[in-house]
Amino acid sequence: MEPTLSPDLLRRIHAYWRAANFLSVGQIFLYDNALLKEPLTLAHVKPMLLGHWGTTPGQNFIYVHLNRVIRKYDLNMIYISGPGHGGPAVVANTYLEGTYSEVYPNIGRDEAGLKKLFTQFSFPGGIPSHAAPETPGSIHEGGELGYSLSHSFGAVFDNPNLIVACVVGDGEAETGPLATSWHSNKFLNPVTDGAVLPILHLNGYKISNPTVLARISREELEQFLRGCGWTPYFVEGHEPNLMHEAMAAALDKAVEQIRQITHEARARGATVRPRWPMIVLNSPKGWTGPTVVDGQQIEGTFRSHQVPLSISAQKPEHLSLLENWLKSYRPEELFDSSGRLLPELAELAPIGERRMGANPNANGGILLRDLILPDFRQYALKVASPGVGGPGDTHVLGRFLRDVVKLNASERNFRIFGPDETLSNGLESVFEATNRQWVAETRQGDEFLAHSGQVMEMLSEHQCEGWLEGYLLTGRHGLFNCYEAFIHIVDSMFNQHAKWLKVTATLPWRREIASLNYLLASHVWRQDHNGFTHQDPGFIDHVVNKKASIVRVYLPPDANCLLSTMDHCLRSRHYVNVVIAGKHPAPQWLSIDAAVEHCTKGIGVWQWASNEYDVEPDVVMGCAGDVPTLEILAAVSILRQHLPDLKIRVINVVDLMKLQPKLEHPHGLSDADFDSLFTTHKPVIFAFHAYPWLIHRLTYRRTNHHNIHVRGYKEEGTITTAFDMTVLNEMDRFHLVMDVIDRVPQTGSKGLHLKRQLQDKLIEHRQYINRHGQDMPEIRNWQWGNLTPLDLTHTD
Ligand SMILES: Cc1ncc(C[n+]2csc(CCOP(=O)(O)OP(=O)(O)O)c2C)c(N)n1
Repeated sequence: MEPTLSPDLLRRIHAYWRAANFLSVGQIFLYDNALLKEPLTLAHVKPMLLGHWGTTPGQNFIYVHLNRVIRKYDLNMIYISGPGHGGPAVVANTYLEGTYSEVYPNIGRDEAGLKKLFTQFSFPGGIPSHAAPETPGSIHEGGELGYSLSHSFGAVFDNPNLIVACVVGDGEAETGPLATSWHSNKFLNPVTDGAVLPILHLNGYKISNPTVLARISREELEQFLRGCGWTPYFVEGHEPNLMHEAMAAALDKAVEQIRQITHEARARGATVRPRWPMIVLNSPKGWTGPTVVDGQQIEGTFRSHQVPLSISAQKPEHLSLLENWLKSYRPEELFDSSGRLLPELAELAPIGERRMGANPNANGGILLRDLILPDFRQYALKVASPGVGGPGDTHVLGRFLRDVVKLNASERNFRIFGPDETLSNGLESVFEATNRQWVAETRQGDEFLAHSGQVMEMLSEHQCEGWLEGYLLTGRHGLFNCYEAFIHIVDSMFNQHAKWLKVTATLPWRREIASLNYLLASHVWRQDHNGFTHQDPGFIDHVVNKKASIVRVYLPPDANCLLSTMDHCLRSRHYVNVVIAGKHPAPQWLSIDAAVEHCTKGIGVWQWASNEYDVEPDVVMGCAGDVPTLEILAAVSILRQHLPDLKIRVINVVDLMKLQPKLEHPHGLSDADFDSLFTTHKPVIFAFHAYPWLIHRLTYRRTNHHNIHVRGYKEEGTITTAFDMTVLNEMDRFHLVMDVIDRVPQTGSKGLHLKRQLQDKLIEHRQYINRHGQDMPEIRNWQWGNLTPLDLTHTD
């Protein structure tokens, strides 16, 4: 059979690979003498040797072969480095193709540039050892393993001309997120989406262990991958020339198959789920590196994972091992005397934006276009007076999101992701405009499934998060809709994305991307039938650890505030926005105009609920979150009826970051503004959606902090009534009133009397729900403005 590579091309591909390997070893070790023009000495070697060699030669091998198919088939392709510690490989290759020096002109394509390229790697003030925001062509932070395939699929949804070549580490493949992401192929529509070419890098080892996939039989591995819906092509061995030919042949086959699948699907309109190709590259870890060091086998073992030589005065023999290793690539045949890659090799790289380091999809902000947003005011609930009933805040939002989908249908740049919670979280209206994208089998009776749709649902929070990140990073918009308790599953993914945003914000060549928006419904206070397992409002504690310039937390108290907040989030850039909202019928407080004003300020006195007017209040009642707001207002109504002389100020917080000092967060109130709201010396009773400590954390520097008493979720929960959840956590209206009485002595004997009556009320509540299985009528039917005094006689 005719070989895929001509002898000349094979020679040049091998030389290009050697060049990339040389640059990789140079980055890990060299401080100077980049072209080895002088004999290597200790002074030429970095004092601290950091980085990962093991994965790097395999990734260099993959990259040069991808360059060949990009040129041959004119592919629009980006590269995702799953075992991303192979940073030296991605940096070396983007340098060889020229993009590195275009992005960083300071690192030129000459000997001086090579020295800087080498020195900066894993060096103070330099670049990290893995594929990172600083790496041109990367949308994937390679530090925390597991997300490469999800990111890749996110990148190609609604991106029909893009192919992502995704290198999956065989160790990475053991992570939960990666294991689930093989199934992304059941969600990819070849008509409207691009394609992902997974390349499982089976180099056999992790840090100091073998990998599972390398220690099962070839048959089992093949069956596993086929069972996940892929057609694997194996490229196995270590002899470079044979491996180049095998890789080239496998890649041609894979690319042609991808083109055929998409071509046929688009010509005929796809009807069956395609079986996409993938590659398994079984090559030695640390390939071409030192074979044996200090009597131990290095190449092809876990011992090559990091830096295989420890160069020091104590180990002079390692220095010559390094010199021989570097010279084995014969740099004098690859670079001219000025340090420039020879033209016959340079021309193997694609040109312009076809270079993977320069592909605009890897700097998605360049491609980002604004969403077309309907006027959210059109979806507002009519709130003639505070306290009217609403159908559940997320249901109202769903109508707005439905029209966001509709208005952007032709652009196809907005998707909603979630672990099968779009309906459950109250966004059912969205399905009037679109479907859940699904290319696996469908059966009669299935709902809202179609080959093409803007809702992505798989029961894996990791997968949803990874898909959404990939979608955003390539210049589109989206929303993650999730139960509040289970969003913790992606705590760490959120971390990485927030870090990515922080670093990219400082890189002038990176453009801003759309914000990562979380809608957390089905929240802690309304888990009546799910109980304790579903009660955890702690995600925001985690979120606020991240850089203030990146994170925003919103707690809209009603539907109109939710509409205003979400409109703002969908317009914003380069943030992580967390929005917590209820889905159950709930009272509404603000007209849409008032909601816009309130959300614009982010915090404010609700004058209509307060009675302090132009005097200083005796007590401030603060609230953040829909249920806390309800309980605070119910408490205020008890206080105003039974202790009418008490001057009360009600403050609602939508934008949690308003509580932090201005120095800590760009949204933070100045101390003067905070003091004017919360006073400098009056008691503040604060009902909070989440764990109480967060309010203390945010306000501990404020003048009146020692007077702020917070009620929130205290990890008390079970299957019980909605109101009882607040009672169990002592955030209910009765406890809140008692808190006021305890802290405002001037309520006197009247206050103490009321307190005793409320204690009885709590007993009555407990007895009632235990007997009737629902809350007392006065709780269920309570309305703001219903100023008949609370019935304080025992009724049962
Ligand atoms: C989620 C996560 N857990 C652990 C690590 C620590 N770690 C770094 S590299 C590595 C081994 C990776 O093995 P593999 O994916 O096969 O990559 P390669 O062998 O190509 O280096 C581990 C466990 C990590 N980076 N991320």
